[in-house]
Amino acid sequence: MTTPDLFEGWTPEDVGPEALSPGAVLLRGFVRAEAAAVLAELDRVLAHAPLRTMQTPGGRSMSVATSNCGARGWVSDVAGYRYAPADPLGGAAWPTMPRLWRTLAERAAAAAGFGGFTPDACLINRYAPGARMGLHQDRDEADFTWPIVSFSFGLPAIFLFGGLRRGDPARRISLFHGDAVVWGGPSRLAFHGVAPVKPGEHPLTGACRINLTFRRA
Ligand code: MD3
Ligand code: FE
Repeated sequence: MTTPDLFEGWTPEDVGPEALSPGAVLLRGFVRAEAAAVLAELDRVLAHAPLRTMQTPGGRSMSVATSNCGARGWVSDVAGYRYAPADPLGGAAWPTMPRLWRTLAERAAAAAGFGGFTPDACLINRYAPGARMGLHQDRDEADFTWPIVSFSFGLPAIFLFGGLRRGDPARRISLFHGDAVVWGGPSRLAFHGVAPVKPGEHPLTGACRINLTFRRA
């Protein structure tokens, strides 16, 4: 039996764009209405490029299960982190990015002041209960003037939002089903992570959290 949790299943109010810090904009519920359609496309993408746990360059297994779609996909193995044009599992090109996903990501970026953002990579992360992501920077992209757009679905998570140095204190920000966040400007190279996801059930995803991050590789 898991402990009943009032947090689970709670839906926050949409209050319009909220600046978390310069360049970081939380769009609460921005993709909630389209969530079922977005997740239907996810099944199609994952049928071509299944979720897998990647290895860090240090040889450890990530707790998050990962895949990609778009012209390029982010991969990690003993050789390091990079964007690759093909899935190392099987060698085929990554599945194309669903038009709906790209359109929603472009709209979210524009709503946060980043008009003209056209993602060419979408990293898919699935968190089972207990999965987490340690503090890191996203710095494998060519041009940090483009933001990263993230969509959260399913179980809620506590997002850790630090500063530009690893040791800077991290704020804890709750992210819920249907939330979008745009990370650009001075926040683009901020350290960030995700606290271990708590057990629970969501009507659309079951016992997991899905995060999509849209990038210009
Ligand atoms: C802040 N994913 O895939 S999304 C990642 O929830 C990643 O799966 C987390 O960090 C997740 O790299 C967090 C939010 C996010 C993504 C990119 C950022 C926050 C960011 C880049 C800069 C600053
Ligand atoms: Fe990241």
